[in-house]
Amino acid sequence: MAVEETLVLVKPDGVARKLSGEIIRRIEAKGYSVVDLRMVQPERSRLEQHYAEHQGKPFYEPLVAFMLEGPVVAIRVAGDRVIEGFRVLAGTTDPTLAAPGTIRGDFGRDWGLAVQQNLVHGSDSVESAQRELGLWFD
Ligand code: IDP
Repeated sequence: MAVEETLVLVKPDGVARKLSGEIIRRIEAKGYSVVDLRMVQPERSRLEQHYAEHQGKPFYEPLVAFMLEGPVVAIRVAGDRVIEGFRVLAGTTDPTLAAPGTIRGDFGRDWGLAVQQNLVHGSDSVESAQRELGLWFD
């Protein structure tokens, strides 16, 4: 088994709706370890780096604006195959289509094309996790 680390963000909608505890509970109930955690009010430049791959897409500006609406909780999570495993816990990107039982399926909201308020971010590969953990944790 590969022990990995991933970056989880509780996005501003999750913090505002007081779901941070529920999200951490699900991470820990699965057996993953929270190894670092901080609440951050991100500045635009950090979000531009975080979402660099999406620059130019129609949802990019609404996404950055949404992420600037309030604090996020950044969590360094460790565990066997946690990168893939957390994305399964989170559910698919579109909360309308995310399966019940997943974080996004149970709690996410879909505001159409503008932005998907889907509560959490999880790194999608070992390379992304390293880059993103470096961005959110010094
Ligand atoms: P992921 O968060 O499931 O990995 P990404 O494709 O990396 O999904 O997209 C980053 C974020 O951008 C999503 O979590 C969601 O908030 C938003 N997003 C992605 N695709 C769309 C879209 O088609 N419409 C609106 N928002 C989107």
